[in-house]
Amino acid sequence: MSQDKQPKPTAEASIGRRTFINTAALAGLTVGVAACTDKPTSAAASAASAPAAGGLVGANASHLKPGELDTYYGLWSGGHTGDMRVLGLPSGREITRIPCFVPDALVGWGITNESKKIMGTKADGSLKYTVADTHHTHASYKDGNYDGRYAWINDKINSRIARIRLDYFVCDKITELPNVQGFHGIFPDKRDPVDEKINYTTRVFCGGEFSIPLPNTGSEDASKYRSLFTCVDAESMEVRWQVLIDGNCDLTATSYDGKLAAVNQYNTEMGAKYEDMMSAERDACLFFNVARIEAAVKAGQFKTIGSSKVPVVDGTRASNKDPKTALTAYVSMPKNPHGVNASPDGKYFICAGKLSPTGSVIELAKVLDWFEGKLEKLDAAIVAEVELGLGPLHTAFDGRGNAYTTLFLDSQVVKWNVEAAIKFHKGDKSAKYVVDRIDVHYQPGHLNASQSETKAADGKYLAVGCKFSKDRFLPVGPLHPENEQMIDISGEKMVLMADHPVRGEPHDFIIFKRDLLRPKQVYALDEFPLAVKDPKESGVFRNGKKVTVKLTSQAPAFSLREFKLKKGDEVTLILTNLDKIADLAHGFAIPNYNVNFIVNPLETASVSFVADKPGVFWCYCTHFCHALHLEMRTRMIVEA
Ligand code: CUK
Ligand code: CUA
Ligand code: CA
Repeated sequence: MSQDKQPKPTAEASIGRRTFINTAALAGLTVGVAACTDKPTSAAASAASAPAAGGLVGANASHLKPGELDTYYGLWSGGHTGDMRVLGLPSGREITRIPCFVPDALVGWGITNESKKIMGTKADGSLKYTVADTHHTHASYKDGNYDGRYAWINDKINSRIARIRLDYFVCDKITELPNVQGFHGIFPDKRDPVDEKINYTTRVFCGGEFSIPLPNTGSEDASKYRSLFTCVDAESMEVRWQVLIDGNCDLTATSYDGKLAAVNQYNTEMGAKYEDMMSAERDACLFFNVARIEAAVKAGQFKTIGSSKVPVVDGTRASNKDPKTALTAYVSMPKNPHGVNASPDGKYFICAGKLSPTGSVIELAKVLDWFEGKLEKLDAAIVAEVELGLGPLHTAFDGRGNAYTTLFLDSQVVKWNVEAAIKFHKGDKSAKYVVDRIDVHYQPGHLNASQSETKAADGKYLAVGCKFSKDRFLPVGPLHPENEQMIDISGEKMVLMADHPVRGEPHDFIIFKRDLLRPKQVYALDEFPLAVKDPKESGVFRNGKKVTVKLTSQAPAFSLREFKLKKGDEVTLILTNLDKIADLAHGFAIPNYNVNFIVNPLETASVSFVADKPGVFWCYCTHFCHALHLEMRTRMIVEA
């Protein structure tokens, strides 16, 4: 059966199947996952090979000719590999990975002193953490579109935020958030809420998902557990302030005027036990009034927690009842919502229901009205709450008024029209807000469309991160890849273009036009204070037991043919690659010393080690650079 001929259940028609998932939902979720294993694969296969003309157009778009470049960049979170992945779209080809939180053996991330300093080390110089769980990645804005300066990514396990410089595609700073566990949602502001001149990102907001005793004493008294919402300075990467809240923070969104940030909350119950988190029929989307919070910090209306010096303002419900002074606003949402996304017209935040089959539309102007005392009931800011399907999680936009929401349990993406949904909610039951549905394979989490959360949303391509791939790829043992599906959304109907296996588990991503970035392929020597700028500066420089080895690389040779050390020397080896042609990188490995790293054109990197093993060690170039690459080496002699 062709995809186009598949029955497209409208929300209205299918209410029987899509009844509200209530407190017993857990069972429902599990059953949903198990049930989809039984899904006939023939349906999946026919959807993928849709013979409709539209299908062929879509399929062609993802199959670039050899040598043809993609037209979009995609920045993907790397999940447990703790890196950021860079894809080209529409092909979906993975082009590179940018290591952040976790060591990377290709480039020597976690091996070189420079990367170790960024990653954070203990007093003995060893890495503080070697695991991470990245979920969300977002980039810096100017005038409502990406400006190509930075991207940020979170590590949920150790509550760290990493910044990626988008000129060199490298991580340059990592900050650990104080007093936060389970740092999840992340989103940069899109401009300053007060200063007219600042029309670009200066803050990054970070939501703390897990509640803990503050300070974390190990108390079992769950009534004292709290979460924090954190603001990090986009430039210095220092933590500016935090907000103490009721409930938890899940995902994060920001408004185009810079005035509002919000998090969806699935645990307003503040349950410390699993079942408790699902007991309430409604949760919230929690709004932060950025200008007011910063005024409160300036006025000294804060406390600090434990040894952290970060100002913490009070955003709890009890302290924010008066709209005219409130720092926060808790907008009621159906049970355990997941995901909050800002529409590209700047008007709405959309929360997906997760345990409720609904999408909720919150009008930002009304939230601002409430803060000014002009809207009596905050709930009136909810302008639509419409049925979408089972297990709605995340929403993307096409810039033509349509939203695309993943349905985890239904294994579908539903395309719906936001203004029609608002009309339907107002009482016009003839308003058909569901435009299209497409089966995805299987259980989608995040999705994102090209330029989706920018003012330049262009509605061309949609990527869907399917959490289960099941039968879509050659079997490779028990651990399946995830399935990143590429969908053409340029027409009325969505068309599946391609499946791509991805290593678990990328969660979130952004897709934007390639001309928004101008990556540099050769470093500037001055980026590195330790640079060895001339081969003549090479040599072994001794100061007692402390030894510095300086060398340079120029294909196909290192500047030193050999260098001598004494057993027990504390060595720092500095290598500058003086080749300045794009794509001419060298590697540097020291056998038995656990050293290997790459130096890109005009890059400098250093490693420190104790020369504790006497002998001859051939330090060789590990990165293919020249016809004489295999010969490219230097001899490290450690005298007993
Ligand atoms: S969460 Cu992963 S599927 Cu961390 Cu963005 Cu929704
Ligand atoms: Cu230098 Cu291979
Ligand atoms: Ca709940």
